[in-house]
Amino acid sequence: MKIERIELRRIALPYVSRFETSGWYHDGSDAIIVRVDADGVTGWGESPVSDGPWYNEETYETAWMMQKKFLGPMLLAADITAPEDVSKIFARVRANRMAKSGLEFAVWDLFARMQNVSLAKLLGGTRDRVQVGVSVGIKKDIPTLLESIDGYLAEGYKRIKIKIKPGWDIEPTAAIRDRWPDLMLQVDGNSIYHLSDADHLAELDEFNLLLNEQPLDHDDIFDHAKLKKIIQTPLCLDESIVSPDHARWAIELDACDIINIKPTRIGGLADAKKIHDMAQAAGIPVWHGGMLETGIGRAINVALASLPNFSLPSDISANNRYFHRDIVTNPFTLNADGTLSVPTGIGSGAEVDEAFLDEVTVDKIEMRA
Ligand code: OSB
Ligand code: MG
Repeated sequence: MKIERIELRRIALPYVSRFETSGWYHDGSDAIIVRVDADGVTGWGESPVSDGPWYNEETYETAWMMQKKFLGPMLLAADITAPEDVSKIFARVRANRMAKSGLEFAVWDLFARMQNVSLAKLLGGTRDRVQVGVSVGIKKDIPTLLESIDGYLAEGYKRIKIKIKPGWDIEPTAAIRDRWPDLMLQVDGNSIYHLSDADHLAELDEFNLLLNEQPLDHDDIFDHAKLKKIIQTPLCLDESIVSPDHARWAIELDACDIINIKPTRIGGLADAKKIHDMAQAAGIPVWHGGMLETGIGRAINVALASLPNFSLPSDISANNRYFHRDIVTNPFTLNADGTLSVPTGIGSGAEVDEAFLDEVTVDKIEMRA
């Protein structure tokens, strides 16, 4: 099969509130929305890139350039027989995984729609609901943090993650535990700590956390293996696991107890699935991370999170946790049991609101075979 047309759009879509981590903040989505067309069928994908290279090396400008100059033309020139072909076609291009994944997701969605199956089914999903939580950014003070968590719990979320950094770690965690002794709680430092902070990180052990996510450097696996021997809290890797090989290295080095899977960080669903399967064979639980995606990326994440080894609650909250109005007409809503329902219609299930997408588009190009 040949892809006939690719459309790229950069959007500017405000978040309901600022999202702040140890190293940056976002006030809205700067994602690139990808549309591919073949044989009268359309597939949609998203590269959830932002304005700066803070989470990984990519930005909306680098991803746009990679897609326009290299990845788009490579995809249009290829004969594709299965969605797994896309990551092989892109293998020549180093890194730039978010740029790759937006296109790869769109091809998966296209294949699912062509075959009249849901994306979850095409990926091998086994669940009809996925357990989810909320990732809560750094706040100006502890009362504001507690109030924000209180609101999410009232909505029915059953697991909370907080962003931490030096000076905002032990105290907020202690305050949450004080108020909610049994809450499923975890922390994420986004690579702000160093191995020399190991004793400080071990102070979190008394709070019965589900996990401590990516405390050390974004490309580190070696020091995480050392840290894992010092702290009791299960150690989870996010930023460092960018490919199936990186996952294998982490498992062989015993550098983590748990892996956060974000297909967008890994360059696509095919490689994310490989990591899922490898972790399952090694007895390592995985859960699905998030990049504050729009409804398009969110539907893809939910489909992947329906695979069996996603055994901890995911960072895939309902659309209204992120946007007042999203670019889909069928946003996810939270079920009373703290889950999202996996779409059963064809493709990812995202129904794109094309008129609103037009309104929030700030740049657009099309490429043809
Ligand atoms: O590290 O998991 C992260 C958002 C942007 C970049 C990195 C991360 C996050 C989140 C938010 O924690 C997860 C979500 O709700 O999408
Ligand atoms: Mg993280």
